Amino acid sequence: MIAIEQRPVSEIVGDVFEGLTRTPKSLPPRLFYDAAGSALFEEITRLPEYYLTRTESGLLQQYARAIAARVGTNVNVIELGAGTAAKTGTILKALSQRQLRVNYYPVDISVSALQVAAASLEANLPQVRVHPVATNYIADSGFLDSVVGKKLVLYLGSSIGNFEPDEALDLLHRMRAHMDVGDYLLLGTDLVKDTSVLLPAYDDAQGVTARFNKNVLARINRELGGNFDLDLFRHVALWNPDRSRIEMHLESTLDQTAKVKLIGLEVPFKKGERIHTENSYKYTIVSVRDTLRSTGFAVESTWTDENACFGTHLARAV
Ligand code: AVI
Repeated sequence: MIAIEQRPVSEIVGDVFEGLTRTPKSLPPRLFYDAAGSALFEEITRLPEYYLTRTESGLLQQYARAIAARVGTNVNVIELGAGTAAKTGTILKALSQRQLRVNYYPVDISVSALQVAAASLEANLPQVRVHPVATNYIADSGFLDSVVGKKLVLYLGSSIGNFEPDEALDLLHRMRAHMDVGDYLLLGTDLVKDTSVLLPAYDDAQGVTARFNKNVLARINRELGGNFDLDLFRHVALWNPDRSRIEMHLESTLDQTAKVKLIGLEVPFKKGERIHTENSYKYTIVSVRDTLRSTGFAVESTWTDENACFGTHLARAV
């Protein structure tokens, strides 16, 4: 395994300085995912309101054999942002019933998550050979070239939804550039639906998502000597219908000034002023098809649950 260090502090400094000195204030969602934030995200995936993870898992379980039949044999599986690969076993199992050995390349920036993935898959699926790749797949898709033969790239969990539309197109273009005609992409997208379902998924009753959102301030306190008082900020989740996205913000509940000691920054807030922390874009089946078509893929099948909450799309590189 190629080990990559934790995010250097300097990058956090840049994100924090830029984000908190611009108007309106914003912080990139990548700042959520330190150890505490990743644990909170795991908790979110088990919440009753957060339908995404369990719906996608159900779809993968239900359609794994159909997916395996579609992609054919001698396939190498690459999973971007694999984490602990909790949802992937079902696909790998279906593939291993059709080919002698399955090479699986989980790609993630977290070495510890990759170790968990490798240990559990190797114990449960002996036909699967795990080749962990510890890297930032967003910055560099070049590792795809080291996988020889036919590829099935998995990009699950609606991760694509956290990119701005132009960034999502760019990422898909770059992936496609390292794939051959006939390779496959399995993409998981959350779908547009009623706000009575969407909003609670991002503002749950137990307040886990609020803690996840506020962890970005806690992280600035921990790593950069900040003095943000988390109780003086309110978690806000709203649906922006014009942009087809859920937005998360942190709203100051009063006029206040926070300090970030390590970078000598004073950050004034008016009461009601917000820091924009995340967008989570929701697609339609048509918008996914258009997005994939414009980046060199043709959707062969889309599977959704009975409430059309989530989409699993199998697309062929053309
Ligand atoms: C990781 N990503 C797909 C999650 C989402 O639903 O956009 C992140 C998240 N933010 C709040 N809850 C979950």
